[in-house]
Amino acid sequence: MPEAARVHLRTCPLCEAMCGLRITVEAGKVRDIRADPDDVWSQGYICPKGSTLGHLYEDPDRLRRPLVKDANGIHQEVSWEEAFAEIERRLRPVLESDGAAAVGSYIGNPTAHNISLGYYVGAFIGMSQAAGLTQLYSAGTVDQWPNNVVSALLYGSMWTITVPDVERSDYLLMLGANPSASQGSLLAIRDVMGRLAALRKRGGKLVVVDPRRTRTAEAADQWVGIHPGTDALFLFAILQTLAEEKLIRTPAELADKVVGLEAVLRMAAEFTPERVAKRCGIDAATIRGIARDLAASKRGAVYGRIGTCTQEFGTLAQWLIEVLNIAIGTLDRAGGKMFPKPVTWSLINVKPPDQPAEGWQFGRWNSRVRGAPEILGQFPVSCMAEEIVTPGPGQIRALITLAGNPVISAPDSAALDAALPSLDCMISVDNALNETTRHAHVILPGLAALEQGHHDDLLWQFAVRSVAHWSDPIFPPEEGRPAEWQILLRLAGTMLGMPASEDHTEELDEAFLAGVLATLTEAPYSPLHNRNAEEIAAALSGRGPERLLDLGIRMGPFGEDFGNQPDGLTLARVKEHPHGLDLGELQENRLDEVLRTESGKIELIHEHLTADLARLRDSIDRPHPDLVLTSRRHLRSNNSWMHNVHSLLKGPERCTLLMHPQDAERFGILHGGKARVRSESGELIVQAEISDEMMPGVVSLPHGWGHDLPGTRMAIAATRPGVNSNRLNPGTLIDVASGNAVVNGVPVVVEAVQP
Ligand SMILES: Nc1nc2c(c(=O)[nH]1)N[C@H]1C(S)=C(S)[C@@H](COP(=O)(O)OP(=O)(O)OC[C@H]3O[C@@H](n4cnc5c(=O)[nH]c(N)nc54)[C@H](O)[C@@H]3O)O[C@H]1N2
Ligand SMILES: Nc1nc2c(c(=O)[nH]1)N[C@H]1C(S)=C(S)[C@@H](COP(=O)(O)OP(=O)(O)OC[C@H]3O[C@@H](n4cnc5c(=O)[nH]c(N)nc54)[C@H](O)[C@@H]3O)O[C@H]1N2
Ligand code: SF4
Ligand SMILES: [Mo]
Repeated sequence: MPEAARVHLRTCPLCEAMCGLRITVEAGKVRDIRADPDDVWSQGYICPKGSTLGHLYEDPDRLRRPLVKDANGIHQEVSWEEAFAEIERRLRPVLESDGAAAVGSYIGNPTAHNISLGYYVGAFIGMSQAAGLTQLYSAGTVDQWPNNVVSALLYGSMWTITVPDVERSDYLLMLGANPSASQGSLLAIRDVMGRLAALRKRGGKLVVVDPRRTRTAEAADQWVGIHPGTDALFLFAILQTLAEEKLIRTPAELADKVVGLEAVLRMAAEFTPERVAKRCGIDAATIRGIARDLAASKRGAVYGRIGTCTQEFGTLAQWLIEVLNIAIGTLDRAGGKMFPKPVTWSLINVKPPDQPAEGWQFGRWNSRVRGAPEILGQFPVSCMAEEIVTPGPGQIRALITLAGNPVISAPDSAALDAALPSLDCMISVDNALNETTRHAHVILPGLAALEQGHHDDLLWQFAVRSVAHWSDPIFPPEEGRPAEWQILLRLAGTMLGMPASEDHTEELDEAFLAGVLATLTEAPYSPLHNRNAEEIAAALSGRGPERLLDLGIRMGPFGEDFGNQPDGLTLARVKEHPHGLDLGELQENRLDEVLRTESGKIELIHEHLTADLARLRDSIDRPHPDLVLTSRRHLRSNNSWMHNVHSLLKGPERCTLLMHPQDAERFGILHGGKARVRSESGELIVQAEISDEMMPGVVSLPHGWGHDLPGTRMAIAATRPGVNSNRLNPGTLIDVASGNAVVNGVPVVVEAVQP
């Protein structure tokens, strides 16, 4: 007799919106997935991706057993022990001859959505660095590295990210973000478009600055088209206007906590709206108008996201966004830019012990081939290909990718695709045989989302409310399958010299916890400073990621604090709330609590930032390239890895080159016709979509496509492969101050392709 249908409540792990889902399971299968109307956070919101977790679980292409590449280059399913034996056979010789310095690692985006991966990538990297690994890469350098740099310098911690308090704001200036597609980024909020509509309904104003009139821009009071890469100039001009028109409104209590505001205002003096208007493509009156509106707002916020990061002046733009929130006096105030108060004290906040107390240092070591400085411990992801193919001491001969698909997501992707086959050893911890993992000698799959417990650790750090929500696993994993945290510990053990064929997971987990607790009881910024590590360890329940989550919750702002707050939270208490536990809106006046700079103040001036001003100044009179490429997202995609879900893939072609009618006419390109797009690094042919939603002179391609490479196993994605836009993005283009990739504002030429 088939088992009765059962409803499970779970948080969707796919994006920062963290929607609460009701998942009905019958006879071992997902029958349907709907929004949970009683979820304390999302209150019944869901997007089309959320209802596909069953498809992801049931997808026959999802890897359930390890794959090893055979002598003919074909991936064959093997047992876990065979897979680890192959790792020993391939990785050990590299470690023995060249050490961990010859091993590179790349960390991908799903790490942020899965605590088994997230916490234990920390363990793997920490232990590997102890063994000598320096070649660390991540999707972060095609994403938010500028935010991390600015947060480290201004607030003393790279993950102290301020979020716009959208639910209470009366004016939101949004740059380079399209939440109608992304659902919010470095901004966790429920039903973001609903909340933006509510902001306007209560009399607030939404202004969107974007070269494309996105759906978010259409839902705004004002759309401001901007030439890609010029946001720092635009933001400086707003600041200059505020200063010139005596509209700076930093209250004394905040001003007392800020060092360098006057100096930034002096720097802004030369960047008048009139001076930058042409370069930005925005007339001076519009810039002045926005400055005045911003100053007139009571609870205004300035928010920028990936479009302001993955561009030539990403770090300066992020810096100026923070400065502007200070200038209008709404940093750390309701409705302004606020410091989230997540339920967990996230382990990602553990400051690396090698960072000096007096501030962050960059360039402590340099990449071997192009001499790129490490920034926050990483090199630009575009260095990876050259570090693999260029011979000499320190050459990457082994690569470990963790939940990443850099052959699609990193710039100059053709170069990386060509470099990977030359590795002596490539190991991927991944659930798919895709464009990147097809090069791996060994692929180790993690569990599906529905097979493991879930609580967001990183993402609640970007949330506009404080919430806790545990999700139990729904389906049991196959007998004997390791979870990702166990896989990562085993790999870490191998890096430390233990044979991959031996399982030291339990002892390594104890060592990892002991190391974390040693840091947390010693570091002055830690809530556990001077506490007894052994007592704390003894109080924790569970093992692996659940134990670390229990630690994060107990030491967090609502936690039981190991006996000091008996009514406070533990993981067990969080589990008593299947619809989540709402802990309230964000609090004001938290600077003393959150700042971790040596001075205890917000430090606005740093040589690392101001050194880039000359480059910015020089850009003002630079002529615009004839045509530049930008990036975009779609609600039904999730970076590169959800195109194997049929219900998401269907519908009109989405991987299109968006271009303005004037440009289409100029180049003789027809709507629905094919265009050849060429850049310094590559060329591709793609379907054109003509629309005046683009600014003239700017074209847009989504990333995450190009599923037509041989040796992959994603049958549905291959039916509509699309093209990989990152073939067009040269790896040499980076935001200097962060090493972040530039994928917006890339010069291209197009021509019509005759059918
Ligand atoms: N041109 C351009 N390029 C971009 C961007 C852009 O806007 N424009 N955006 C950039 C950004 S913001 C990001 S974050 C990156 C993303 O870059 P990546 O993180 O490299 O790419 P994803 O497409 O997210 O790939 C995720 C990988 O993880 C695997 N995976 C999914 N779930 C799991 C899991 O639970 N466990 C494991 N082990 N593996 C899993 C998938 O199979 C896939 O291989 O792309 C960047 N690239
Ligand atoms: N459905 C869906 N949701 C996602 C993802 C996904 O792939 N699909 N990816 C997730 C990830 S990893 C991330 S990081 C977030 C990103 O979330 P968002 O930052 O909201 O990203 P996008 O939707 O790509 O919006 C970026 C916008 O920047 C604009 N832009 C390009 N260049 C410039 C410029 O120079 N200046 C300005 N002002 N704007 C510019 C683009 O036209 C685009 O509209 O989304 C997350 N959510
Ligand atoms: S918006 Fe969609 S993908 Fe994001 S958490 Fe909600 S249901 Fe999941
Ligand atoms: Mo991202």
